[in-house]
Amino acid sequence: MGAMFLTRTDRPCFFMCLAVSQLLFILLLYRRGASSVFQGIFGSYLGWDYSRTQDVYTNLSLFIPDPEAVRTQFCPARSPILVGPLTITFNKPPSLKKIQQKNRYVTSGGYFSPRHCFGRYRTAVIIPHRSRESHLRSLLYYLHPFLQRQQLHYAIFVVHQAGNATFNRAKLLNIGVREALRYDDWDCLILHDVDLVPENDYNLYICDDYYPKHLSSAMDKFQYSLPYWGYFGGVSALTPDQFMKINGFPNTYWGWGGEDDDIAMRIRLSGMSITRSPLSLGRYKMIPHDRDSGNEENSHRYTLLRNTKKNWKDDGMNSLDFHLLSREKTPLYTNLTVDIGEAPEMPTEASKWRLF
Ligand code: UD2
Ligand code: MN
Repeated sequence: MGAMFLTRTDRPCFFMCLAVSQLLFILLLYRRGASSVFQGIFGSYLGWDYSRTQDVYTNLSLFIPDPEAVRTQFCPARSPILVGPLTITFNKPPSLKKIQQKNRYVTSGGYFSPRHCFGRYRTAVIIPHRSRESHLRSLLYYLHPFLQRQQLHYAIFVVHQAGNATFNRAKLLNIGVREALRYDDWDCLILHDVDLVPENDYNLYICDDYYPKHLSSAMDKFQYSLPYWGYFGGVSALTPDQFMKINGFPNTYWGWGGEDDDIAMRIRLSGMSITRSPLSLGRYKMIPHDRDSGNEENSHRYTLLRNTKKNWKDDGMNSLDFHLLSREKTPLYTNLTVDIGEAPEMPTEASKWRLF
């Protein structure tokens, strides 16, 4: 390294070039402001100003073309009307009727396709749900225009767990995937908590070609950083192939916690790794809430996680069983109501010790 440096500095033009380029750089900083120069160099992700936000419905009408127009081309790879940081408030969840009025081109079942060009990407958003109607309304209010801005061909599926048995987020997501794939040939499956709202529309709801992607890398509840390395909770994006490669999600995590770590482990065990939206972009606000009744902390999660390596190929999409009670196209989403059974009796840590 040292020798190379010397030979380079020997050249008479070296210092001259260095000085000129430094001068140019300083001039550029002076003329355009430091942050915009850094944005130009490092991509548009650095320097988002989240104190200056815009309404997610701003200029959506630019998408409304002449009713006679015929689509002939694919939408551009990067939508021209992304705005960046979005204004999000949870004071008063809007009514379904108001959301419908603001999203005139969403069709039955929560479908949308750009009207003046062919959507380049087909995205299914899948939401596990029970007794969170007001959260669902807030999410739909923000998500529909967010996805339209990105010019996606998309649909929203809500998988509703019937009954009062313990909640099972990962199993509901498996069901959502199986059912969603009956409706369309999706490029990307977005697995989405009902209470998380994306703060920046440049965080595209499309999949990475190679690896499962964690979209909610920076949530307000974790002070906009990852709570720990390998964290995979919240919102993620997998292609159907990636999803099948990990045998989907586990069906055996009843109650709160652990299933997200199991999924992260499946990804590694099947030879992939996790990609993430950069922290400055993967920002989400979580609607504040208490723990739901029927979703108590899963005390078996550490035991289950110790066995993921042994079990993941047998517990997942290939062992999924459930009863679909109804399949219903509402104006803003497709609702799947399912009976997923209930948690099997598992020996508690204490009763296991009693055996000995
Ligand atoms: C965290 C993760 C979540 C999941 C969970 C552990 C975040 C933001 N999310 O969520 O992805 O790993 O921990 O299981 O850190 N739900 C209902 N009704 C219920 C219970 C749950 O609809 O009665 C759904 C809903 O979509 C909710 C999700 O399940 O967003 C996760 O449950 P949570 O929000 O109670 O748990 P939280 O925020 O700790
Ligand atoms: Mn939550």
